[in-house]
Amino acid sequence: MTNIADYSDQPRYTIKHVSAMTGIKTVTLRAWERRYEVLNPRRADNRYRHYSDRDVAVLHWLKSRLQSGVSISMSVRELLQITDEGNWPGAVAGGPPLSGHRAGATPAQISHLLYQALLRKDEVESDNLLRQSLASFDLITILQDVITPCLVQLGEAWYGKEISIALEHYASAFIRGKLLTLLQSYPNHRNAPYILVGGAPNEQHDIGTIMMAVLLRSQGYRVEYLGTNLPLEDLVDYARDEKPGMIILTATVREAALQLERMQELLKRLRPAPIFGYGGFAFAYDPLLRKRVRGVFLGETLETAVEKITGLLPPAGSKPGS
Ligand code: B12
Repeated sequence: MTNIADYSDQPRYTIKHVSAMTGIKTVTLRAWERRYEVLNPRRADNRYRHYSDRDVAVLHWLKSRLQSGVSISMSVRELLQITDEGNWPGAVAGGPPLSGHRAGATPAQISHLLYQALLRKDEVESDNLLRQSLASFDLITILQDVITPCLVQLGEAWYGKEISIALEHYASAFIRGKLLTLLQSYPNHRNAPYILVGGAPNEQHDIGTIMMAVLLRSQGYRVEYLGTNLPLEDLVDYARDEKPGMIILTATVREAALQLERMQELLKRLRPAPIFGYGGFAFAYDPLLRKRVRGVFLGETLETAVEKITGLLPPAGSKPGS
């Protein structure tokens, strides 16, 4: 039988992930930590708690004791008796997966495995790798360090004629589909600050744009993803009725980025005008484009964008992180 001692004690998961993995509310996790000193998650530089696979296995064990009618204080006492003797209880079912050949893999390694699985058109393995990422890393790491490098690698293979256009399209469509499913998996709170996200006119790339939408929904915003190649006049008409607090448009290619020069002017038709934010590969590739487009340049990465957006339009009920 697997023992809790077999699990790694390396900090990996945020409190939100642990809550999703165990079904125990974050408020309960904090209360158990405070009252029973049962777990001692490490604090990262930003003061966020980070839990290990072993912590998650302990929580599954505690939860199974509670389900069999033992009180939390009694369960903790039982656990401490065992650990005081230098042992650990046996792990219960439903805990984190144990040391498969990918356990402990870095985002870069998972990204490469995903690339290989997609080239083999192995959808089960690709799906497993994405699931494993969701259980192991925070969302921003998955988007920036697992999925993006995989797509860039696909692009290079296509550019170098190592793979066909069809295979590259298949792989990017698979990832795009998974991201849209992830987007829909987050609640879209109607009372939260409202953001429209889409791609500039003449733009076909939309994966980075969907990532932006996913991240903002994960932060509690009400986000509508409007697709790409958006006609700006229509968009402004839509915004007149919908009254979003912010509109974010992205561009990967230069010709699309240049279309955004008109946006701030068009928004003058609205009272009050929503904040206009923009970003994407085109602006990172050619920083001079930022001088030509008025509005808020949201930075080169999704991470900087979220920071800027939360400063400009705080998410509903936002409190300092825990
Ligand atoms: C898949 C792909 C396509 C697919 C897109 C499918 C889709 N639904 O998105 C298709 C086949 C349609 C396509 C078409 C074209 N493509 Co293409 N494509 C790619 C590829 C392989 C991957 C793109 C991708 O999704 N990357 C992953 C995403 C997540 O990366 P990203 O968009 O850069 O986003 C990251 C950051 O930029 C940032 N970010 C993204 N959005 C935002 C938004 C904000 C607000 C912020 C702050 C940050 C941010 O965060 C993301 C995460 O790190 C790249 C190769 C590469 N090196 O990227 C080429 C690439 C982007 N394509 C390129 C080109 C040239 C084209 C075409 C012109 C080809 C052609 N001749 O037809 C057309 C474009 C037509 C058009 N007008 O748009 C070039 C672009 C170079 C440039 N800037 O000029 C690239 C770099 C390939 C290359 N090496 O030449 N492409």
